[in-house]
Amino acid sequence: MAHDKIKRGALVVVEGLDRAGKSSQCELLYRSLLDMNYKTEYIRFPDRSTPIGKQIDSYLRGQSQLGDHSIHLLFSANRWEVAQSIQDDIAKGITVIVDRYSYSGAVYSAAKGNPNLSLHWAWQPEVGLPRPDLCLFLSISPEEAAKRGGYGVERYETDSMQKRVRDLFLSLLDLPHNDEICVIDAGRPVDEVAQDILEPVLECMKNVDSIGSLKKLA
Ligand code: NYM
Ligand code: MG
Repeated sequence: MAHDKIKRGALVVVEGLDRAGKSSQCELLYRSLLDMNYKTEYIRFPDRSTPIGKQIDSYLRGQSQLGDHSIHLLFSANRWEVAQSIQDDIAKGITVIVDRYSYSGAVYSAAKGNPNLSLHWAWQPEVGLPRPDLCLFLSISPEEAAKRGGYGVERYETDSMQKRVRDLFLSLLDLPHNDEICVIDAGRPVDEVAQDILEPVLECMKNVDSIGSLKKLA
């Protein structure tokens, strides 16, 4: 049975723009894996429940002001505070689904246009975090996104920001060390997208032993 072969869990990240359907798809994926009796966890970043997460939440709602570098490092710290527990879960054979990760961290900050905050700078605090075995990028065109209704009221939820975020996401996909990124056309019906996500995830979970132990972002 496929289950018996899985020694460790897989680290699966779902990325994309606001309104790409990440949270709905993570939820569906989580339920599908549980239904198939796989040990599974679902987490999201930012994790707004921790003290650092509360500062991030307040910033995103426009209730507090922070410099671009400070908020960037808080987003990264918010991942570092659960890095060990992710590693522990993976070692126990639990597959961990993550809604947004370091890729969002780097591109949203770099998209702000601060000349002292490049994509390269933004990536550095992510180095050493658990490296995803698979990153699913939910790709949606600006036209399709627009059909899904207005943005929310949080910082970054504007057309100009999302356009820059999209361009930066696409430039990340081109990096040679990012071969674990899989682009999914998210502008289709929910069920079709879910099916397209489930296949590579199951494949990844099956092959995770041959990949060896969990790697670190470089
Ligand atoms: N965001 C998210 C960042 O700017 N940096 C990060 O590291 C992460 C994880 O937070 N617009 C931004 C992207 C979103 C916002 O996320 C809130 P969500 O998934 O919409 O709650
Ligand atoms: Mg959002």
